[in-house]
Amino acid sequence: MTDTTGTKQTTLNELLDGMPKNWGRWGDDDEIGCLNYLTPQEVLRGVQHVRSGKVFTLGVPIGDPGGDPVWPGRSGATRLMTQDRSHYTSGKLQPLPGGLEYADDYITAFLQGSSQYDALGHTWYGDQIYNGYDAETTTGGMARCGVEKLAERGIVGRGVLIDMARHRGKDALEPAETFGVEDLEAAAEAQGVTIDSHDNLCIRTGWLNVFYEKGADAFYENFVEPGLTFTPELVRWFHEKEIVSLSTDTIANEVTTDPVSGVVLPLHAALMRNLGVLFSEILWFEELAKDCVEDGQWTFLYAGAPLRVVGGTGAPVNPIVVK
Ligand code: UVW
Repeated sequence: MTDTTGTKQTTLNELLDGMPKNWGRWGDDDEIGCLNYLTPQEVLRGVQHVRSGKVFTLGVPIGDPGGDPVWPGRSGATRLMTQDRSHYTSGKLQPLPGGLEYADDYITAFLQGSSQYDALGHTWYGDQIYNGYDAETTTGGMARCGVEKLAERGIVGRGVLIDMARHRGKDALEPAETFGVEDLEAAAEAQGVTIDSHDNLCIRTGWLNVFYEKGADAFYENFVEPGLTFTPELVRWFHEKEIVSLSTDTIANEVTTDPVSGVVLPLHAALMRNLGVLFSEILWFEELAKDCVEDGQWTFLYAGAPLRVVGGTGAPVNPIVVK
C-alpha cells in the first residue's frame, strides 16, 4: 500500500502477521472476548482488594459547558431541556393533578464521545471484526459484538492502576510520548504492585489534564496522543497475561500513530479485534491516583457497567472503583 505521497505504507495485515488471536477460543458465537476471563472467582479476587470502603468514580463530565474531550471529528454531548420550571410559570404546562411539576431533558451524544467502553466490533481491518465475524455485520448497527453484549455481563474484577505520568515525574505525558511493556513493569515495580493475570489494567497518563487545564486548543493542536505503542512483545504480553480490559485517560488508549510503522491505532487491531481485549477510554484517574500514592494501595475492585445500547459501537460508562 502507498500513501498520497507515493511512500510505501505498512498495512495492519503486514504489521500483525504472526501475532496471536483469540478467535474461536470461547466458541464461534462469542461476542465478549476477554470478558470471558472474569469468572465468579475473578470477581472474588477483586473483592479481596476492598479494604477501606473508599469509592472512586472514573467517568468524566458529560455535556460540560466547557466542552467534552473527544476524538477529532466527533463532538461532545449536547444536553437540552424539553421542559422546566419556566414552562409552568409561563403557563405552557400545568402541574399534574395534585401539583407535581417536573423537568425533563435529552442529550445528543457520540456513543464514543465520553468515558466509554468500545464494543468489540468497533474497529477492524480487512473484512472481519473480532472472532471472525464479517465486517458487514457492522452496517446499520452492530449485529455482532455490539456493546450491549459487554453491558449484559458487566465488567467486575481486580483492577490495577499504573501511574505512568508519575513514574516519569510529569503531570502529563507529552504529545506522542510512548511507553511499552518494560515501562509498565518498571512503573508497577516502583509502585510495589504486580500486574496479574485477568486484571483490568488502568493506566494514568495525565493527558486529559491538558484538555481541562490548558483548553481545547492545546489539546487538539497537532493531535497525537501519548500512550502505549505497538511491539510484538506488548501484544504477546497482553495475550499471555490474559488481560481483560485496558482503560486509560486518553481518547484512544494508545499513541495515535505508531512511530515505527506509521500505522494509526494498531493496538485497536492487535488487542481489541484480534485478542478481544476490552477498551475503555477517556477516564478520570486523578483522585484515585492521589489516593493510591497516599495509602500505597494500587489495586482495587473494579466495576464497569456500560449502558445497554442495542447495536451500539460503544456506550458511556462511569466505572466504580472500591478500595
Ligand atoms: C476511534 O474509533 C478512532 O478511536 P476510539 O476507539 O478512541 O473511539
